[in-house]
Amino acid sequence: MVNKCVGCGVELQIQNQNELGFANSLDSLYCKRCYRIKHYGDYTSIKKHSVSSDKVFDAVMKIEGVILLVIDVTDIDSGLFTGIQRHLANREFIIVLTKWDLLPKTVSKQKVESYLLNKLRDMPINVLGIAMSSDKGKLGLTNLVQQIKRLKIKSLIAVGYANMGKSTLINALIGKQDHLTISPYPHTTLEINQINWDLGTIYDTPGIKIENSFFDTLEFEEFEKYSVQSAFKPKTYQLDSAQTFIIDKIGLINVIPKQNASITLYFSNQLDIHRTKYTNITSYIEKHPECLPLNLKTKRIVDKFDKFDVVFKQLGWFCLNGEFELVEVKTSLIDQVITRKALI
Ligand SMILES: Nc1nc2c(ncn2[C@@H]2O[C@H](COP(=O)(O)OP(=O)(O)OP(=O)(O)O)[C@@H](O)[C@H]2O)c(=O)[nH]1
Ligand SMILES: [Mg+2]
Repeated sequence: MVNKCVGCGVELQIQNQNELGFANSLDSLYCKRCYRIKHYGDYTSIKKHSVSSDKVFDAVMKIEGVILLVIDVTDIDSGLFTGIQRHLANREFIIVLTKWDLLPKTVSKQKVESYLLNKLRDMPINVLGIAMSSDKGKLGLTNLVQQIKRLKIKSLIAVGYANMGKSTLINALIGKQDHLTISPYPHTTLEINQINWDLGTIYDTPGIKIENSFFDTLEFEEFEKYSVQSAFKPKTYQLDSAQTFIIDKIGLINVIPKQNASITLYFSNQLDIHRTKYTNITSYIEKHPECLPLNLKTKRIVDKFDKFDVVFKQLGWFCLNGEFELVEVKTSLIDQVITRKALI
């Protein structure tokens, strides 16, 4: 029988310290990598490995059960991965929106859910229910458990993009906070990991890689600064003149208001978003040439709503309120910028 690490699912081995799965003994519960993450917060090993999404899909396709699709509510537009249609068509899904504690308390759950349902409308999947999880599963799970019981689901497979909170959610469901290894970095879980619990079997899976994401353009160490890890502290600016907001190394947004407009920033609190007059942007870039990536592309935003979000996927969004002469984004990954009716 193969011995596996209970934290990340990798096969244990005692031959090579530098390879995945190394443990002092084949009887160990956790591999060295998980041990170091759990006890020392040492994430350096995560940097070296990523997981093949095709391998995850192939494995998930072979497991019978309901797909528990886990989506970080702060990055809802990334949550529905492109492989769903190809690999998981016609499967039954329960969707869990995690990390509600990071959104302002005033956010309407119904509004967020209906936005998600709208996005799901054309997908060939059978959605049995939507649930939420807040504060790492400390809140919101009762409803999910009720749904699992009511539908008599015996096998659940947690699937989703990396870092959306799959392992954290399972730990909360099984009531063992430290069982599966979690970390603030993507690609913590390495292999499919089967867990038996009161209601049946639940599978943790390695997170699917987001292709061409803004994080691919940053250094590994910068991930914590750019990713949303604590509750948003939105900043609002009244706009009485043309302004530019620059996200360091990512891109910028130019906004020229017609009248009575405002912009609110929902990004990582650790991220300094620089504001300058639109007319000063050329000289600002000359002084700080490293603030923008190469290969900038421009997208002009033609808004259909009074209040709308310009979303930089995985990072956050600008919420614009009022009428504008011009709204324009410049970034190297223009496909990673989308607009939507204001979520908040
Ligand atoms: N604030 C907050 N953070 C959460 C919540 N759920 C998960 N997190 C954090 O999100 C990060 C990723 O959690 P994981 O459970 O490791 O995510 P994952 O989807 O299993 O990631 P991979 O294994 O890499 O695919 C960790 O820093 C968690 O603490 C939540 O409800 N609220
Ligand atoms: Mg995980």
